Parts: sequence; C-alpha cells; structure tokens
Amino acid sequence: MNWEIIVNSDYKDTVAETGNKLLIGNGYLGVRGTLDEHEKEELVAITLAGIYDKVGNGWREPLNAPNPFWSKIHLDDQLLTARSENVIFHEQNLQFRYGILIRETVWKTEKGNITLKTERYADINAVNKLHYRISLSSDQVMHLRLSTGINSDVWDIHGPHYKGVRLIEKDSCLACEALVQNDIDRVAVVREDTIAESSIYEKRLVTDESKIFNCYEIELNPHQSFELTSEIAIVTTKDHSDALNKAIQVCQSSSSSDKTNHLSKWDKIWNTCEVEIGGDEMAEMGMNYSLYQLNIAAPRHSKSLSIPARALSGQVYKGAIFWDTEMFMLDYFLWTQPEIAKTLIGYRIDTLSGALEKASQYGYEGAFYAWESQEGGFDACSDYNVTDVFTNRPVRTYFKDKQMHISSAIARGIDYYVQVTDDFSVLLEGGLITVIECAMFYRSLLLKPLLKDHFVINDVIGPDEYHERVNNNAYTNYMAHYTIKCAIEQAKAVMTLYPEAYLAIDKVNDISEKLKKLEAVVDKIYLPKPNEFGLLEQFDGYFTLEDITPDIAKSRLKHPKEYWGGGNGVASDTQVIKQADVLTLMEVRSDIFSPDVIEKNWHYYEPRTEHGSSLSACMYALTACRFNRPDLSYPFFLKSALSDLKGGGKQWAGLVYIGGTHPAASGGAWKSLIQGFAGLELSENEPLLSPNLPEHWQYLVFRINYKGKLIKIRINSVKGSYHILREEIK
Ligand code: IFM
Repeated sequence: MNWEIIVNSDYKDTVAETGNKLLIGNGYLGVRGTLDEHEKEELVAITLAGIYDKVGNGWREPLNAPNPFWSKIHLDDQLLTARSENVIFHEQNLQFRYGILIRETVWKTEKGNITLKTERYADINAVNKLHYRISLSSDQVMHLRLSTGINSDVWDIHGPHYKGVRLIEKDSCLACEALVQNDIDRVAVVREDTIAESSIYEKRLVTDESKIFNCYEIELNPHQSFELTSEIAIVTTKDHSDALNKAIQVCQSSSSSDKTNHLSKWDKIWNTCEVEIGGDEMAEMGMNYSLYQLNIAAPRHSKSLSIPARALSGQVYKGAIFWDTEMFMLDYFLWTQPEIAKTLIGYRIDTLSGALEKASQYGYEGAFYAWESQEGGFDACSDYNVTDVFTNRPVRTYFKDKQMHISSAIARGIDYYVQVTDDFSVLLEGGLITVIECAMFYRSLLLKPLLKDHFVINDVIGPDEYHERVNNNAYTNYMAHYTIKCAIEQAKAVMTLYPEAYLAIDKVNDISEKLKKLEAVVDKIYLPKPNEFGLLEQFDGYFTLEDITPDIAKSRLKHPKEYWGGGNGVASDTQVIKQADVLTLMEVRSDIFSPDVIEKNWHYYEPRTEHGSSLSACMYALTACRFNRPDLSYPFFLKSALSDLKGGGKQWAGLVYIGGTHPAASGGAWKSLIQGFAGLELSENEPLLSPNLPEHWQYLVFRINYKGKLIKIRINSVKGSYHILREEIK
C-alpha cells in the first residue's frame, strides 16, 4: 500500500486543507502540516491536548504552543519560500505509517540551484519530544542565510493566549516560556540544535518580541551541505510545575535511538489495526489513513483524556469532546487498543462531577454531560454557537441546553466497553455510578401527559441539529430508555459478581434507592413505533413539515454561508435534516429494528439528509449493511474514509469556521468496514462475523484485540461466498 500523502503546492486558499491533511501528532500534541516558513496567517499551530484558556469574552479554547519549526532562508535579501517564482520542485510528503513529514523544495537562482530538505515528527513514545532536521545544499558555491528557532506568534481563533513570553538561551538551548492569560499555566518550548561538523557557517543569536532564533550565515558548495538536527521539547505546567527546566531536561535526553524506537512503536500500533482491502487501493489507503488520524489523536500518555471533535488539528469546536468520541471513535479503539478506550472512558468518569453540576444548574437530577466538554467536564458550548451572516450578530442556539442525548453516549460507551472486554474494573472504579447518574438524568426529564400511561420527553435537540426544541425525538427517547435499562442491568451484574464492591458503592452513592426509582419508570417511556409504512417519525410532527430535498433548501439560501437550522434557517420548517438521526438510532439499536424497517427508513431519510455533518455518512453506510446492501453502503463508507484526504467537508456554520480533521468520520469509517461490511459483533464465546463485502473486493484483512488476544482475520470473497480465516498473532 502507498503510505505517502504528497502535496506539491502552497497556495493561500489551500493551506487550511493541507495543514489538516499533513497533520502529525502523538495524542499529547498535534502539529499542523504547515511549511517551515509559514506564519500564523497560514494557520501554524501545535495544538496541545487538555489545556485550555479564555481571553476576554472569546470562546475558551485549547492552547497552541509556540512554534519551534520556524525557519526562513534568504539568498541576499530575497526570501525563498515554496511560493517563490523560481521554485522548480516542491513537495511535502507525509509518511503516515510513521507520522513523519518530509519537505523538499528546489529553487533555481542566478547563483545556482538550492535544495532545502526538512523532516519533522512528533515522538510517539516520549510525547513531549519533537524532532526536526534541516538540510541545505547547492550545486554552486554560494552564501545563504538561514534563520531558525522558536516563534511564539502562532494561529489563534480566540487568542492571543500568551500575555508574555520569556525568550532565552539556556544550557545551549533556545527556550521560550510563554505565560498564559489565565496567569496560571505556562508553556515551555525548548530546542537544541546540532550542526554537522562538515558544515561551514557563522552563527548569531537573535531575539525580538515574539521570537528567539539562530541566524546562520552559510557557505555552500556542491560538496558541502549544511545539516542541522534539532531536538525539541514542549512541556506545560500541567505536566510539571517547573515546565522550563523540565523541557530542557527532556530535550537533552534525546538520543539517536529515539527514531528507531519511534518507528518500531508505529509498527506495533499498525500490528493492532492495519487493514488490507483486495481490489480497492483507494479504500484501503483511505481507511489506513483514517486510522493514522485516530492513532495520532489517541492519548496513550494518560489514563484520563479524550479526543476532541477536530482532534488536535487546531482550536475549532474549542478543542472540546463531543458525543463523537463514544458513538463514533470508541469502537475502533475498543476492538484494537482497548487500553486507549479505557482512557477515553476514564475521562468521562473523571468529569462526572461537571455533569452532575450541569444537571443541577438546569434543575435536573443526575448527570447531564457537557455538549462540548473541556477539562473537569466544563461545558464550553456557547449559548450563541453560530453567527448570522447578514447581521453579524450571534444567533441563540440550544445545543448546550437541549442535546440531551449526550449522556446516553457516555452510558453506551461504558456499556460497550464492558461487553467487549469483560473488564468490570471500569464499572467498579466509577463507571457504574456514572451510568446510574446518566439514567437519573433521563428519569428527571420524563413528563407524564394527562390521561396517558407513559412518559414523554419534550423540548430536545436530536442528532439532527437543524430542528431545535422538538418533542419526542425518537433517538433521544430510545437512548434514554436504553440508558436506564443499562444502569439497572449493570447494577445487577456488579451486585452478583462483586457483592462487596457493590455494597461499598451503594454505601457512598445510595444506588439501591436510585435503582428503585429507575425500575419504576423504565418500561413506561414512550418509544414511538414505525407507522403503517414502516417509517419512524424523527420527532412529533416531523412528517407534517414541508417535504423538500436538500437541493431545494440550498437554492433558497441568500448567502452561501447562511446557517440552515435554528429559528429561521432554510431547513428548520422542512423535512431536510442535517445528519443521520433516525438511522443513527437504527444503527445503535439494530437489535430491535428489523432489516425491513431499517431499509424503509433508509430510503425515506437519506434523500432528505444534507450530510452537513461528517458524522452522517457512516451511519448510512452502516445501516445499509443491516439490510444487506453493501452497494448502497459503499459510497457512504468511502466518503467517511476519505473525509480528511479529499477535504470538501463543511467549513462554515454561519460565520464560524468549523474546518479541521474529522476523527468521528474516521472512526465511523472503521465501524462501517468492520461492523458493517465484515459484520463483526459480539457473541457469547467469540466475536461473530457475517460478511457482506462490496462486490469488487477480493478480500478484507483486519485485526482485532479480543479479550487480550490479537487476532488477524482474513475474509476471502469467492464468487459470492466468503471464507474466513482467523489467526492469533503476537
Ligand atoms: O457532534 C457533532 C454534531 O453531531 C454535529 N455538529 C458537529 C459536532 C462535532 O463534530
């Protein structure tokens, strides 16, 4: 398989997309795939996981570290960049098997040709470390100037987040210590350069307001290039109280074996997850690239951290954690690297207090998880999440208040984790009470209409965000019911298997009382049923709305960036939906909806879906597999798998920029491939497979971790029948 992504140009209007596509990272940080000479205008950013700041009334967002890859080359007074007219070759090459980004640019000048090569990677083992190499060569004798060092002036959406920077040279390192506006946190970036002995140069140190760098006056000739190796460390006060000195120590601990260890760790990661698809190179590459994106976002260095909706590709969506993680990404980790799944769940367990507080602020019981969760479970979702294109005024949206299905995602994540791994420690260490509190939240939403013997749930937003404040959204009602059932069942399982632990949890949390309350309502929640045509109404009154297609809705826009939903969007009073809603329910609960019903709903809702969210396509891919139509599923699978390679996703919600990478689509692509086409599901003794592959695929090879055993599965497709081979691997 081709493990390279190549970009040969650098234009103003493609830097955003290229920066996402060529992202490198290691779960601690993500480095956008910008060029060495780029500035904040080109969206240069090293986004740090789990550390946030708020400036004035701006949105609270993750910090971008000062940029240690800042480099400029001058020939006389001419700045050489990838956009210079005299470029005769330019390439950025992401070797995504190993997360290494290589750049090569050749300029043809009057004095001769100049070649610049750089290489950077984020160490996958020691996550505070980055490695950088610069090589300059020429076919003629000439003099060049290279300025290279740390630039603290980086891309910010709601910044600047640093109120002051200290730029010093210490212990032969360049160091930048940035003090965050919150007056508490500091980010230290340290870089130590080593120059090959054969290089001929003079060096001077330069500092200005935002940068510290070395200026190298270089003599090149055809036999003598200039070779610089740079070891970099980034440490924040969240990691260590003396971030600066710790960073120096980390930086100086680098050794030549770092790269060997980096490569071998990546090989080990691929051994858990690589896929092979016979007869479809594009799908194979797209899928493995999606897994790369998930793997560079995975918090391997922590026991309690999660993956933001735009991973570590920048500050979009406030670097916050959405339902995307549990509903779209978790299964991939659970089935390949379960320890990472445990860390993602650990984050939710540790942020339960934030969810309890949010519920009580709204007057509910239990745990109402943050729609956009930052550290401690703080809900970063703004009351005004969209800006009106005509008035430039913020628009009141109700995502934070009304996307009540969020807590069911956490319950589902914990439930599925226990089912797949049989690891009850998660339940004993906070998971059980988390699920019970989620269930208590749904209980407190239940309303009993006069003369009815059931409970309804009113005034919510389902997965389709264009229709706000609706009643009895089928997804929400079913998931509320599922959460309550799950709480009761998990409590019973813990009581039976771990009676002492159960008593201890009960003593602190009074769960027996809560379970009685849950048992009293569980069978009385209104679960709307499919009508005489087999169709399940998305919410009360949905079928009475104007029935138009997304294209017609689009034709009514008065501005290309106009928001489609909310109070008066072009979709709000129509049946046009943003993303899979009923079909998401039918995927999550495919155990209770028949293939025939799923098929009918698929054909009804798909033509009405805008797919304005990257979470949408995979749900249509998965559900088409439930009624055995891999042909229908395939384009939706491909759309998810290629979402970061092809770009083209929505970049704006009103005037708010929403670009970046799409880890939920990547996770959804894996789900479509493995749980859809291969039909992987749990059964009593071993994972069950019921393949139904696209016709042009000759085979599918993938790996799963089942209860600690790594298993390689090969499905050969021979004239419409399948041969399955399983092999345990080390
Ligand atoms: O969680 C999603 C939501 O469902 C649709 N809007 C974007 C969010 C983040 O991906």
